[in-house]
Amino acid sequence: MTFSGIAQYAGEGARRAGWLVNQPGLENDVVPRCRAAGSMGGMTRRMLLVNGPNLNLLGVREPSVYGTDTLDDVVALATRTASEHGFGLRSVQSNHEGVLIDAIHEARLDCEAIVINPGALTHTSIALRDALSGVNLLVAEVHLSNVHAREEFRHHSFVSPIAEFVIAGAGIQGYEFAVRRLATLLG
Ligand code: CA2
Repeated sequence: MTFSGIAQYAGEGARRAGWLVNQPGLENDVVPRCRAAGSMGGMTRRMLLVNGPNLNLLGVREPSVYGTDTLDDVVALATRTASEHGFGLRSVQSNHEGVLIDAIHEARLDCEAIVINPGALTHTSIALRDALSGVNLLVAEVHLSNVHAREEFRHHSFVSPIAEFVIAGAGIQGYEFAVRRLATLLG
């Protein structure tokens, strides 16, 4: 876990709440809007990876449902895939809805797309959906498990209608697919 360098654009509250953040190339004081900036004037193009409540337990609990890969494995896979396509990737995981919403708001300053596994907030949070639609970035919704083959309460997603696409049931490879597809769409 590293907090270095986020103070310049992330609130003190977010830092205290414990973002899991990695952010290559964020040493500039002024961060332009990504999509408006096109090529970013040679700066790193970037995606935000968001993982919601309890996903920090990945690989530690319930391996029969969610597999044995850890959140670190997810972040490494997504980072590697993004890099293959010329993108940097910043990652945040939190068990707190407000922290996720703040991170999504901040992404509009320096990211072109968001890959999100909202965890159980998928099925409950209009606030998270509003944050995602409010920043006007490409959104990919990812679920490790096939939510449609599980309990009925997991069948509805508040996020899916505003997502560019949804990947469910592909395990951690779903994150890789999502990053690749977003990179293709962004060109
Ligand atoms: O399949 C997914 O990726 C989910 O988003 C995971 C959420 C669940 O509420 C969604 O319906 C589907 C749960 C994340 C909790 O992750 C854990 C991982 C290991 C042990 C316990 C929880």
